[in-house]
Amino acid sequence: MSLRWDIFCKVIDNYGDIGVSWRLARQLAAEHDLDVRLWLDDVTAFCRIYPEGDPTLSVQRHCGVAIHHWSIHWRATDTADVVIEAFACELPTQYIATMAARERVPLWLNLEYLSAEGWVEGCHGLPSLQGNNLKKYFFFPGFSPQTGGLLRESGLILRRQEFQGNAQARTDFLLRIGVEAHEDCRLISLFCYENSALPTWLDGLVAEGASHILVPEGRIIPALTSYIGEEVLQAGRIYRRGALTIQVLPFLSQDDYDLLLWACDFNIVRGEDSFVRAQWAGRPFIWHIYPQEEDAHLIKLDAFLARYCEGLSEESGAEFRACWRAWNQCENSPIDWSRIMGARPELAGHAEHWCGQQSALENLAYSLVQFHQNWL
Ligand code: TRH
Repeated sequence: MSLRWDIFCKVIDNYGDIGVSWRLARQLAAEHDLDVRLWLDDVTAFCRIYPEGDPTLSVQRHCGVAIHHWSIHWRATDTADVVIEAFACELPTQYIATMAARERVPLWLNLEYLSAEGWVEGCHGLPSLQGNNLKKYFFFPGFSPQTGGLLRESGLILRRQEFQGNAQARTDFLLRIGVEAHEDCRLISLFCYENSALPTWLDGLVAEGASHILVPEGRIIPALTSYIGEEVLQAGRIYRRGALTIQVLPFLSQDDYDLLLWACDFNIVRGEDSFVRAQWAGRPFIWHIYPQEEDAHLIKLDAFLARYCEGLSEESGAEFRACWRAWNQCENSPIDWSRIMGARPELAGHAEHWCGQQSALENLAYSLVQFHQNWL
């Protein structure tokens, strides 16, 4: 009989919490033969990234995962062998009591946010004593063997490389989502938070040859609308100014969004999950990190840059760092796009190299399963 795993996820805002929890649940069920329940307080957010879902159901099954609406009116249920609270969401008190009452208590894990900071390695896997004789373990994803690694499904990199090596597959995918791409035009995906640097960035791009920017509907649309000077910018609209094409896409399914990252020459991503997927895409990218109070996010940004830029030439590394910092500090000093583009062959090679290095580490789902086995 398969082991039971429960994953609890509260959608704070945006799609990162649900995006990570859903990928993890799916992979645990598909690759580790586990009986996984995913408890979500917001099933509607799940249906945005997985449109086959039904927001009205309290229980539904997809890809081998039982998805339960985590209602504020908690109904008693049996507990699982492994319990994951994603991003420190608090478990229902009755559920914790049931965990404590079990003859063999479950493994209780708090899955933390991703960070490249060094302290993560010292904290990964540490227990913290809770009431009721229970322990909760901190589980950190990360970029080194001393962490839990990154979410990566089996065979992902090979599938991505095959897709990128197959021009027809790329064209077919793009046409399916309504994009006609021209060979001599760079394709850039844009998924980011509000950013006052956007107009200067777009102006810089206009000066740098043909670009086709693909923007799934989201928080950046109002800024794009005022840049373009139109009243409404919605999915399906294509806007052209000189060498610049801006195309708004509907918000894609998570699987299609992954393909979009594979299909583009350059990606702008944000948060946590799209940030990891951009790395698996093996293409140069800019990360718009989730802004935190007192600029705490900039420390996280630098920690990642320090790891990522290792192996880049001094010049390209400096350009790359400057570009990421400018984007994240929303500076209106223009990102020197011509220099980024000049460094693109090196950046592209480096992106693939980084992807190879990271994919040689254990993936997060596997690390969790191993952690449980060692704990038993
Ligand atoms: O939505 P986000 O900004 O999520 C953030 C971060 O996770 C952040 O760390 C967290 O603290 C905050 O939420 C609460 O960015 P992220 O993490 O990239 O998640 C977006 C998800 O949406 C990802 O799984 C990809 C998916 N997606 C689609 O399914 N379709 C789309 O068209 C797009 C653009 C994204």
